[in-house]
Amino acid sequence: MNSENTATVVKHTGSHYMLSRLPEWNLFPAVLRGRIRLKGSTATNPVAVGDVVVYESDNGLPTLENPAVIKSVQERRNYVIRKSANLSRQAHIIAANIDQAFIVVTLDFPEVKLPFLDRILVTCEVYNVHPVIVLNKTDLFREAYSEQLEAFHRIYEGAGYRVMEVSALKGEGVDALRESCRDRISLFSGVSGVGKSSLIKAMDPGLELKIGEISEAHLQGRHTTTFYEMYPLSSGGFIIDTPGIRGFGLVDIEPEEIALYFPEMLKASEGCRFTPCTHTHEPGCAVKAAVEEGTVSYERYSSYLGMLEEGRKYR
Ligand SMILES: Nc1nc2c(ncn2[C@@H]2O[C@H](COP(=O)(O)OP(=O)(O)OP(=O)(O)O)[C@@H](O)[C@H]2O)c(=O)[nH]1
Ligand SMILES: [Mg+2]
Ligand SMILES: [Zn+2]
Repeated sequence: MNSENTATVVKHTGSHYMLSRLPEWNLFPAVLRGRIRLKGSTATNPVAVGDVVVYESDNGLPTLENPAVIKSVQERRNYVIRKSANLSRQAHIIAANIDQAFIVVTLDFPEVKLPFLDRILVTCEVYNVHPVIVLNKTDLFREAYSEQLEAFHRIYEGAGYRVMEVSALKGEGVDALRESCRDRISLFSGVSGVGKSSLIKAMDPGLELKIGEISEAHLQGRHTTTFYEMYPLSSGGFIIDTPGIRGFGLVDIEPEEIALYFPEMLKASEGCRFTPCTHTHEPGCAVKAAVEEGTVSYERYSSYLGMLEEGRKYR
């Protein structure tokens, strides 16, 4: 006899999915049969970690030999999506139905590129995901880069984002991170080698995660984490670890909309003489005035101009 139920996707390996009926943590395998298409989606992966799916199974817990069959995906509350390159048509859903996204960066190696961080932040704003910026490896840059550190806080706290300083190695800031993750579903995203898996392990040493052995490996672009996978924290909450991302292309955002997703620019733009205003050449632009005054950072404004130009070029 078959029965239908819902469960959350907690892992996607190339060939199958692992599901669990959250908040229960009891994993079982599932496969996709036939075609599942989501309305209006151009994503290469119709099912992502965090998705709630309807599945069918024989009675008893499904096994690899007799996996559950995913029938449909329930409507997503939110998700994070990216294109691997601007020219690429294919978009990939990183995770769905998350309470917050921790974007892990560092001032040491691999050094954060602000336009890259800003693309992720814009995507979070567009797709309704709450982002938190995590500056990892403070043990390596606290003293050495005090000026850059101060500038980083000024730019991102000035834009309204929370910036948490942590060190997976020394355990600094890890309690605060664990507290923020309690009873929530949190995505950890960022480039390879910033320490996403290390931070998750630091929050819960009982978890089995692969961590990059030597930092030199990352100079060759080695990716230690290769699957999208959710883990239960013993302190409460679920974390989604992801492989490092190289490029982060915007998906489904019109050039003229981009400024709406820079919260500090959106606020400043109330004073622009013209609506719509691209905040580039228009007279009486309050955003440009705010950049001159320093209430909108020059760095964020340049990221905006870069995205605007790319958006026009690749459309
Ligand atoms: N000094 C220092 N090194 C760290 C810290 N956190 C992580 N590392 C090192 O950074 C390297 C990469 O760590 P991972 O946790 O594997 O990085 P990741 O972001 O999960 O990388 P991918 O899985 O490839 O995306 C390892 O050699 C870690 O030991 C930290 O706080 N301080
Ligand atoms: Mg990893
Ligand atoms: Zn303007």
